[in-house]
Amino acid sequence: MNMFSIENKKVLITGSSQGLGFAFAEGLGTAGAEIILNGRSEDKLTEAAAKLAEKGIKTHACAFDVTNEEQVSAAIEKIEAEAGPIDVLINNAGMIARSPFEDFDAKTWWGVVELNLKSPFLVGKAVGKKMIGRKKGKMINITSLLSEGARPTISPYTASKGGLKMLTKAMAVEFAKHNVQVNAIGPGYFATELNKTLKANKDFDNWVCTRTPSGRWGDPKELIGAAIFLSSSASDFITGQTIYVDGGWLAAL
Ligand code: GCO
Repeated sequence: MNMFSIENKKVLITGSSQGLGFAFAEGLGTAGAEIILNGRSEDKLTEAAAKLAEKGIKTHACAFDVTNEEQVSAAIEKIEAEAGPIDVLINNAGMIARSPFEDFDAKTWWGVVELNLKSPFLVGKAVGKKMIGRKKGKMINITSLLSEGARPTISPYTASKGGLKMLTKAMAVEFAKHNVQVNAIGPGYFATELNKTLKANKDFDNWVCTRTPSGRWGDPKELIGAAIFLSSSASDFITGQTIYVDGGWLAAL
């Protein structure tokens, strides 16, 4: 059963000082992976790295802006020089903004799309060049239910996550010949910082629990199994796919 092993694999997770990104770091680290944290705040990264180190997880941290091509290129060179070859890239960094479509200003719109869609391109390109050279690697883009459907007030997020689903397929079909698999994980509604206000809203909370066949919000720990699977050799012939961890949301009318 060691096909599911990720022991000693080096895993770079963007946006991993908190939220789902940190949950991936903690979960894959506990499963034996060596974690490379990323975020823009050195302080938050130091705090997150300390939490992982307390659990005996081998951890590195690299602060860089994943939307800035120069910073991304320099960071990937630095990470591979200091930590060694990146085996798995998880493009998790993302943000959301909520407003009626007609009230969005261009700056906010592009800010969401840059982080959610441009950063997986930039980081995927920089890490992909290394993996192509090694003829081996795994990438996981973190999409969303909003890659498949829309709800009012989150148009830039929806557009970016729809694009990320298709970017996953585009990367997959080009990288496959280099033995680099690219897949996505689409979380349903999870109780994270990003969704704090939504979960506190009784009507929204009721809608999520009613619309989700499992009748509840997801726990970030419930995303770890899919991430381990897509980071392991058990998924070597799977690429361009999205695993939805959504409590049955997309299975239901
Ligand atoms: C929202 C939520 C969603 C969830 C998640 C669902 O405003 O509807 O923030 O975007 O976070 O993406 O898959």
